[in-house]
Amino acid sequence: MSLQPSFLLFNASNLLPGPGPSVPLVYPYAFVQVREIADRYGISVKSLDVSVLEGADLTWQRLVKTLVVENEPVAIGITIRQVDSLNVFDSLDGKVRFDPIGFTKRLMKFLRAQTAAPIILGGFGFTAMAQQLFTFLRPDYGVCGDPDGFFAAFPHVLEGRDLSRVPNLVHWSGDKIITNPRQHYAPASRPEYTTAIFEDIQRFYGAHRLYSPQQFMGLPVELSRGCPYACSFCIEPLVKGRQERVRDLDVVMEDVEFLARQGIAKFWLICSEINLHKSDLILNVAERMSRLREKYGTHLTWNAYLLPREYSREEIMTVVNSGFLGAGNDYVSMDPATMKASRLPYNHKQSMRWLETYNMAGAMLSPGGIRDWSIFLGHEGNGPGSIRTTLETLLRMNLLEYYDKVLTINATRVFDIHQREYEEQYLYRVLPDDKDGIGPLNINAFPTYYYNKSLVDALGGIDKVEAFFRFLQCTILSNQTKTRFDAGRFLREALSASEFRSLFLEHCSLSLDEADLDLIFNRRVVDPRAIEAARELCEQLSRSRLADLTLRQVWRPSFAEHDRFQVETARAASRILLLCLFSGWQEQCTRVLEEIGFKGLTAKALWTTPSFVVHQTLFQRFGSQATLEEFQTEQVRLGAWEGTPFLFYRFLLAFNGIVLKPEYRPFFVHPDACESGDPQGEPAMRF
Ligand code: B12
Ligand code: SF4
Repeated sequence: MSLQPSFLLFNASNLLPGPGPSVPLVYPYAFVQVREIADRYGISVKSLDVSVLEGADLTWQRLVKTLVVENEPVAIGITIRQVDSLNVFDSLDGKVRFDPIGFTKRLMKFLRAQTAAPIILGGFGFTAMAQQLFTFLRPDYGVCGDPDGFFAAFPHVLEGRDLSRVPNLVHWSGDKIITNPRQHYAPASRPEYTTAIFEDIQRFYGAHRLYSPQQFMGLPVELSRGCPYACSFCIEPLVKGRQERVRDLDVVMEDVEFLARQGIAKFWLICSEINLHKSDLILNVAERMSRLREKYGTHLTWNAYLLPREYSREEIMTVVNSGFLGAGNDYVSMDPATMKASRLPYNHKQSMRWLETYNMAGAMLSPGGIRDWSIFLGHEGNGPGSIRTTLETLLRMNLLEYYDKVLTINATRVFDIHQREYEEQYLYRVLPDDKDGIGPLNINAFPTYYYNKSLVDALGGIDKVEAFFRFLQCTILSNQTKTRFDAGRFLREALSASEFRSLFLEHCSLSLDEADLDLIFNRRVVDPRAIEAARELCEQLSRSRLADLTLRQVWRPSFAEHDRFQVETARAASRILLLCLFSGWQEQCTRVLEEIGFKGLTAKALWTTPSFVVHQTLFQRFGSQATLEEFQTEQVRLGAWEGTPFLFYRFLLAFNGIVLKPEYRPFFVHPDACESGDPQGEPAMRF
């Protein structure tokens, strides 16, 4: 056993990869950093992440017990990286799915039964919620932020002496919680990684993850700490300090190179943002990473958070060629006023330019790859007007329906460190089933999210905000609604095969080229074999002049599991049939479009007209679903819409996922724009 005082460090707050959108497993960097700081004062640290052992019956208890018995620790630390996933959608079913605080409590109870050593809490998550977590978890001590001062005064803390002089310490004075003044420290001036730590990392990940870039986010190496800005949703400046402290780059690269020698190919350079002040730092790092790649190979890649700022072409090339993968923070809005009010240190032009660059790089690096994006539209700075401006900006940038998946962040996590008051009716809280020791139920340590007041009021409740954002994600922002539109089912339910034949043979022909296929299929998502099979089926249909037997493959495909491909083919063929049908009846379809407010739009162009534009136009012309339905009933009664025109109208609604709820209207058209006219003189459509 080591003669140095032993400090055991645990983590029960790792968010493990789950079924929803999640990141691969992450080794807690606190294990590396705390160990290095403690080592400066002759304290030996051993660590264990119990999160990964949860569920495996009694495994973590056995391992924790063994560590305690073998090391006889003088103190025990627990790092709390985060209090929950920061994603409200993980708790929308009212359950606390990821419960680091509950788990930490169970771990503490178990530890208390094994040893009298004091328990100290620390970490980003703890710092953001120090008072409430201290009250609920009742540790002996807590440390807000950097523990350098704590370890320097370690013997005093153990004896309970001079506690008020220990920077960042949280401690008891009788029943009162005392929080000492904060002090921020610089990053380590020597390398942090050692062979012993690396062995622990190998055990944690296992070779299959550690050396596989897809299953691994990279090993963290600190580059800088602190941020001088104050974006309204972010707590990093409060937790890490307002002054940027950059670590000596030689030392950073010593850590990186040590890891590269162990075969590590991916690194995450830890900082708040790598380009807080111009591009000097990112370019310096890029240059050093390029040199390292010359020595160890171009498979080395790295990442860091960065702000969407200006870069010249040469700068972008330098950074990309150094293996930089690029991790942007979430966009909040594209509305200049909202961006300014949210105190973002970049303007909407910079963010637009950056997004274009990022998309271009993505399309170059992975041409057929799935495109995804996320945007924090639920942020309190947004409202119907700014969301409309954001959507209009994305429309101008041709980015509506560009992405295959878009995640909207719908609400803001509440943190005590912000010291803000919230109106309780706009908060969404979830508490664990076991409420033992929780005290007042307005505790923020469990999932607690603030919903944008103006959106809740405009839409009629938190659940309505959620429904609206789901609609935006699938139908307006991403191409999901259009990609998933089941043309096979649409056709089958709308008319019989023989009705279709009589509409078709009168006016249409089944001829199409590659450009037509691009128009109607999302080739990144649809199986190319299904498109090819659909094309062959359509050729057969054309040759046989829509013979019964061949049409049956579209109208009555086999739904047996082993015949899934038949259904896919029928679906794809139905898109082709619809395209050709509407092209054949072009004049009549264009008239339908004109009648409902689309001037100058052809049936073919409808396939690529963003659903946002279709909604805008319908909102402008009709204002609500009910008025549109009245109009439709009248058209049918008059016999103006029969056969293909009516089918085309129904297709327009289904393909664009039309929802004309009056409360959605201000998100699409300016509230002053009246129906059936346009007092603003602003045409709703842009192509
Ligand atoms: C890089 C990063 C990532 C990378 C990590 C890559 C990697 N290989 O490590 C990726 C993209 C994977 C990631 C994912 C996530 N992240 Co992240 N991430 C960060 C970032 C920028 C750095 C993290 C880090 O390592 N920091 C350095 C560590 C060591 O700092 P620290 O924990 O504060 O520790 C210091 C002190 O607190 C103290 N200390 C720590 N523990 C202890 C314990 C004791 C006893 C003592 C005395 C002291 C002490 O010592 C350290 C040195 O001073 C931070 C923001 C930031 N600037 O820190 C966000 C951050 C930690 N991430 C956050 C979130 C929410 C997540 C995700 C949950 C997102 C999601 N829903 O998927 C996941 C969780 C992943 C997981 N498995 O747990 C939030 C957490 C918010 C909160 N506290 O509630 C942060 C703070 C970002 C933010 N501003 O919101 N993340
Ligand atoms: S610049 Fe980044 S780290 Fe700084 S406050 Fe804004 S979001 Fe937070």
